[in-house]
Parts: sequence; structure tokens; C-alpha cells
Amino acid sequence: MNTIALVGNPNSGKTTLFNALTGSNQHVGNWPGVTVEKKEGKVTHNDTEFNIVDLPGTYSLGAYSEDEVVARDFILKDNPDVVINVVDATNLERGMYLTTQLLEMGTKIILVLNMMDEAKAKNIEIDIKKLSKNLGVPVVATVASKRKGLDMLLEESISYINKEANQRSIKSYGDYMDKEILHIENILEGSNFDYPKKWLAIKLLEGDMDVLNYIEKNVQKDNFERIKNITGKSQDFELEIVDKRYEFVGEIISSSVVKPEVEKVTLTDKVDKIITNKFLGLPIFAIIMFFIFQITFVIGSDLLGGYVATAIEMFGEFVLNLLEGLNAPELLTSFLVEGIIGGVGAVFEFIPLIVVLYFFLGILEDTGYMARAAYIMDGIMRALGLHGKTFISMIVGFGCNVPGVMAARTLENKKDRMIAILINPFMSCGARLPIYLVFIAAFFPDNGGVVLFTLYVLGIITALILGKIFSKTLFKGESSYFIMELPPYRLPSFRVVIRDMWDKVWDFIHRAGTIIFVVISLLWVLSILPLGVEPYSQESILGRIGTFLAPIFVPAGFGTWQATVSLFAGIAAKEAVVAILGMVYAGVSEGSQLTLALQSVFTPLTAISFMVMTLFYTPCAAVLATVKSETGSSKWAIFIALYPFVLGWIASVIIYQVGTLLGF
Ligand SMILES: Nc1nc2c(ncn2[C@@H]2O[C@H](COP(=O)(O)OP(=O)(O)OP(=O)(O)O)[C@@H](O)[C@H]2O)c(=O)[nH]1
Ligand SMILES: [Mg+2]
Repeated sequence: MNTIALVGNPNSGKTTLFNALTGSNQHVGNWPGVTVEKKEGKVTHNDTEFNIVDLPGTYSLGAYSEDEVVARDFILKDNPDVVINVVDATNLERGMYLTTQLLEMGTKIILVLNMMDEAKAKNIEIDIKKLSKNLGVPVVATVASKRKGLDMLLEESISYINKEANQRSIKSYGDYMDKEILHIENILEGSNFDYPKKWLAIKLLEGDMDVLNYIEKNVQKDNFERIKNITGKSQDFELEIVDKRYEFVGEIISSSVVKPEVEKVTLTDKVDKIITNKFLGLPIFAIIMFFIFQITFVIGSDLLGGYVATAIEMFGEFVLNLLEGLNAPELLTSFLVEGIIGGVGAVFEFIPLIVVLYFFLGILEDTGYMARAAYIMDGIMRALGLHGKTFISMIVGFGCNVPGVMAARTLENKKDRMIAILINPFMSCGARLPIYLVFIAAFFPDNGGVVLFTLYVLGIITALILGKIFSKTLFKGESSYFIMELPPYRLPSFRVVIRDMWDKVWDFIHRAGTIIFVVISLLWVLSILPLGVEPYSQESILGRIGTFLAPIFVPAGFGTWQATVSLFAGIAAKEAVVAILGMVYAGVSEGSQLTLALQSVFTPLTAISFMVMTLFYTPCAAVLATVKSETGSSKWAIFIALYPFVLGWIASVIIYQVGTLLGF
């Protein structure tokens, strides 16, 4: 089978193209750095089957950040039959810098000019035939978001894969450089490498550490010393090579692209004057987020949530009547009605809210606003010694901390990346939402939006403060400098927003049906054993375990065995907190309403201290596993399991103790 890799700058539309070609559902967003892992998919065109690989965006083929390494390694080691180089047609100068490097490497490429709709709107004229002739590679124009140009691209791929390539590249890097390149090539002569020798020589002169290490391993020591003597001659080699690449791009473009004399002041420019304004930016961001939480609450909880809750309740009664009618064993009835419907159902009730929240967050992402949010926060982040891109991984963490932690891959510097990973769990993920919502419904039904907003902001502020502390203690050293690139505002594509939302909602449902189901089933068994004991009572095994651990939380005001058990179950997956509360309190009050049960055992103050605990404490097992694999060490996974727990405990104890003193 033929393998095609999609390579290009961040935000050039690779994943959009990948989804359009393969029918996949990978995450697309209007900001750089969405994709951090390679993804594969298949497409068949005219009986030819292709394996298509979507790669993280990259500006050059260095090895600076983890996501860049993924892209580069794939091109170099997996030898795709052809690389589809996706460039943003409105910004060829920048996009084709990477093209030049691909040509240097001798990779067989097809150049895709994506976003032709935006190029047209900007009156940029591109002579595709000429461009193709100048480069010696096939060039195809596409509008990936509207699925335009796909057939043409696949046809070109089929014919190009079977053709001898005759691609142009930089002929000369200047007399002096050419001599040095040749010199290194001669030294390399005689050994066998996986890569073209000329490319290796250029990379060595550029000072690429990865290639240097590779060469050290693959040539004799004296030859390696000779090479190092050459590359050490001047610091300017790299600059000269970069210059030559831009010169090459400039030449190609000047003869095939016509840009309008005066560039139009776009709507994006006008809107950004206000939205990214030094003084207005942050308040606007806060107001937007506040409105989203408020709307989520109103639509999700008041309008939609009620129906789902009623439906689940009716379903519970139906099952109960049915089983009683069938004379089913009491244990089975108890398991299904109280355990599964009471527990898993308590989680399902929140689906409408999740739907609404992620719909709005998806719109912010797809319009390009999220990139602005990161830009606005950059100043604050830098003042705290944090890298601006950290904020992007934090925003991703709002959905789920697993991709949030993975998004830290786009950070180049080890220090920045570690900090971004360690503070991500304080971003309130979707699984924690049901916990807040059920407590809000019980105690703060009139101020739902405010409470929710406050919790999210508390998470952000805590993360930033910890980030500052970490950068002063655990990880010293400079942050790398960063300029957030602002993509143009784009009309959100309904399909993309709905699909991304559905992905998250599906994930939520899936977890409720799998891991939560398992946790509930196990704990249900513990809650009815030993046989003969009153189910869900303190005498059950579950009750005894909870009672044993509960004293830990007495100073925080929620030292009941039920709350304790739910918190520990939440480490498996955060939804379990509500599910367990739903199960152990099912039957406590009329209609098995969890909110009513909570009102009888919590107070507004202990509700707040409990919510803060759930915001802060140990991230779920999936996040711990991700931290382990991303940092490559169990040490950090253990660290991140423990310190948030301690922090959450301290915070909730302070809230409860101070609140009690003040008479709440
Ligand atoms: N107008 C227009 N927008 C597009 C086109 N192709 C993609 N987009 C939008 O461009 C943005 C970026 O698309 P992605 O597919 O996530 O870009 P990517 O290259 O995968 O980005 P990274 O994963 O960050 O490297 C999204 O908002 C897309 O909807 C196009 O042809 N025209
Ligand atoms: Mg992508």
C-alpha cells in the first residue's frame, strides 16, 4: 500500500484535509499546534489504496519540540511514498520555507495550496502551472474545509508515486558554503547512511544536534573530528543557509504569484484592535467565559437537564416495576435500579450541559478566539516566568486533562513543558463538571453560572501560581521566547464544531458506560456485603472502608463515609464521584433525587469545600498514566498524584474552618 504523509506549517489545514480524505474525525482548530501526535487513516481512489498519515505542524525540519520530532522522524524513518506538503496559500513565503527543506532532503513532494478561498478573497493570484514548473513538483489547489480539490490531489498522488521525480532545489549556497558542503560530503563518502549525504552535510553546517549525534554514531572517530572542525569554523553557517532558503522561496514566488499592491485592512485586523487590546483584552476574555458558563447553565440545566433527569427517573421506575412484576430477585433489582440507574444515571443527567458547554467552547476554538486568549494571557504568563503556549495546553485541558497534558508537546523547552504538564490537572475537565453541577443544583441554583465561573477561574489562578512556584524551584532556567501567531478569524464550520462536541460528549458517555459502570458494579458489591447487612449502610464493607478513611476529611467538613468513598472512587475517573453519591444515596429520599439527599447531609459551606477538593485533588488514572508516558518517569506521575491531593485538602480545610469561624 502507498503511504502519504501530510506535512506543513501549523494551522495550514492538514487535519482538515486528512479528515476530508479519510472520513476521520480528528480534532481541528483554528490555532497552531492542534495536532501533536501522528494519526493514520485510509482512502481508496480508483482502486488504489492509500495509507494517509497526518502529522503535527512544523515550521522547519529541526528537532526543537516533541511534535516537530514526530513529523521529522516520520519523514526520515518511515519513508512515505510521497509527502503532501500543505501550505497556506495566503502566506506562501512562510509556508514554502518548509517546502525548501523538504526539497533539500530529496523527499518526493506534492505541493498543496490550501485555503485558496481566502487567497482569492485577498486577491492573491497564483500561477499554479508556473509554480509547478519552477519547482519541478505537482501543485494542487484545495479548499480542504469545503472538500474542493481532493480528487485532483488523489489523482496527482497516484500518477506521481509511479513517476521519476525531477524536483528542483537550491543549486548553490554560495561559493564558500558549497565548498564546505562538498568537503563534508567527501568525508562522509565511503560510509552508508539512511539519508542523502548532501542533506546531512547541510544539516551539520546548520548545527543540528540530532544529525550530529547520528553522524557521531555512524562514522569513524577521526572523520567525526574532521567534520566538527569544519562545522565549528563559523557561527554564521546556519544564518547563511536560512538566508539562501528564503532567497530560493522569494525567487520562486516572485515569478508565479501576484499580490495586490496595497493589502486590504481585513476585518480580522479591525476586530483584533479591540479584542487583543492591552487593557480590554483580559476583561473581554473574562466576560466571554462568564457568559458561556451562564448560558451553559441556563440552557443545559434549566431547559434540557430537567427532561433528561425526568426521563432517567421514569426509566428507573419502569425498570423497578418491571422487575417487581417479574418477581426478580431483590438483589438484581437493587443492582440495576440503585447501582446502575442511580449511579450511572446520575452521570448521564449532565449530558445536556456538557453538550452546551462544548458547543460554545468549540465555537471559540474554531473562530480563532482561543489563539487570542493565549495571546492576551501571554504577558501575564511571561511575568510569571511561564511560556505563553502553556495557556493553550491549559485551554485544551478544559475538555480533558489527557489531551491537555499531551498539548504540552508543542513547548520546545523541557522546563516549560514539564511545568505545563504539572499544572494542567488544575484545569477543570468535563468529568468534574457533574460534581459541581449536582452541588450547584442542591445549594446554589440561582447562581449556577457564577459558581461555575469562579471554580474554573480558581483552577486557572492556582495553576498559574503553581507554575510560578515550579519555575522558581523545580525547574530553573530561562523560558524560551514566544510570539503567538494569530490566525485570521474564520467562520466556524458547523460540521467541525458539532463533530468536536460530539467527540467529547461521546467520550463522556463511553466512560459512563465502561469505567464508571465497572467502578459502580464493584463498589455496589462492596456496599451490600457482608450478606444480611442493610445495603448502603455504614456496616457494609464499603461503609466500613469509608468510615476508616473519613477522619481525613473531618477538618474539611465532609468527613462522611459516603463522601470519602466517592472521592477515592473518583481517582479511577472523576465521573465516579457523582455516580457513587448517586448510588449510596439512592433511596435515601423520595424519587431517589440526589440533590435532595445532598441537601440533608451537606451545607452550602461544606458543598463549597467539597467542590474545591474535587477541583484540586488527585487527577484521574488516565491523566496519571499520560503524565507517566509523556515525562517518561513514574516519579512525576506519583508527584502529580500526591501534591494536588495535599493542596486540595489544605484548601478545603481552610475554606471550612474559616467559613465556620465567620458563621457560615
Ligand atoms: N477558509 C478555509 N479554512 C480552512 C481550510 N482548511 C482548513 N481551514 C481551517 O483552518 C483551521 C486549521 O485547520 P487544521 O486542519 O486544524 O490545521 P492543521 O494544519 O492540522 O493544524 P495543526 O494541527 O495545528 O498543525 C481550521 O479552523 C479549519 O477549519 C480552507 O481550505 N479554507
Ligand atoms: Mg492538525
